[in-house]
Amino acid sequence: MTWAELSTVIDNNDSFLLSSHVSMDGDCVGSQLAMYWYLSSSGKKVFIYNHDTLPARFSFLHNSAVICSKKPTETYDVLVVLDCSNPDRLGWSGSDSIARIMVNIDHHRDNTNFADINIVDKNVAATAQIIYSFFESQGIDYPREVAEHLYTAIITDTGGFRFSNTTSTVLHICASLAEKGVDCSKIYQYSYDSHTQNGMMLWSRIWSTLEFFCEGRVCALKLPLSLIDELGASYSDSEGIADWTILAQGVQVGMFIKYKDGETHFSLRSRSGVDVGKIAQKIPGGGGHGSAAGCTVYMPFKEAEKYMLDIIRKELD
Ligand SMILES: [Mn+2]
Repeated sequence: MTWAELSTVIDNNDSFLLSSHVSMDGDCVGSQLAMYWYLSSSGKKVFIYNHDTLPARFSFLHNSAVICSKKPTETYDVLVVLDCSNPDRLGWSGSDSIARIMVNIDHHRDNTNFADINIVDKNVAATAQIIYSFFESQGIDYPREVAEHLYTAIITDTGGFRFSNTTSTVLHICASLAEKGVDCSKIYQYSYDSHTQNGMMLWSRIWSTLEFFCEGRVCALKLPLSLIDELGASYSDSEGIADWTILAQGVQVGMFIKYKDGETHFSLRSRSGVDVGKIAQKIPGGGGHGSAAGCTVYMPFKEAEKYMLDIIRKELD
């Protein structure tokens, strides 16, 4: 890792804009807040801008109110893009002109090394793990609140320590964060067990769409996006649902399909080593990890579902 390069950029500049991928997850939020803490406590001017608003379940995190979804009009010395594989995933345009220097800190394996300084480690579970290593390398002593940012990011990107990226290193890091006073149970509850009643009504409707394909090797759950407003739920209530598609025995690929007219989004999940990142990459703009990926097909739902099933079947056979 090129920590010296990152330190130099931080030392030599004053204003920093932090941003992350659309549909912010716990890693986006935690990584940005930890970086925000470090930069602002080093006397820097820092602003966090994301295309989407903060998911409500992360509002318990210290300083979460600094995450803004209103695009800044000024320019910055440095744009730090966190947990984002390419500039398109930011969901906003002008990332190449909003700052003089761009820094890319990420762990997605389809990261395109798009910035001036690229700190990309495709072998770690979360972007926050890279920030943790940076803090360690610089001997930075951070408070419990920041340990909670990092812990939240790691627990969410490992699916609550369920995914195959839950390595001994990850557990050692989390143990050291717990030693800083992180309330592990509280963070799990906020991250996973705090839902609105309207959101849970939405879940019941999504569960009712459960279907299996390809001799039971593929599982699908579906959501017509209009249902969200109809039930008074919110878009963030549909997060995490893709993981349900690989709960059943015998399933190798799961897909959670969200659609509106002419546009169908697939969140893909896999078990037993099928590479869904490779499947998603067959669609322009698609990508992700081997076990979790996504893509959008510009077709009506039924047509898109058939199209995707054909691709998956070829991959499985
Ligand atoms: Mn991540």
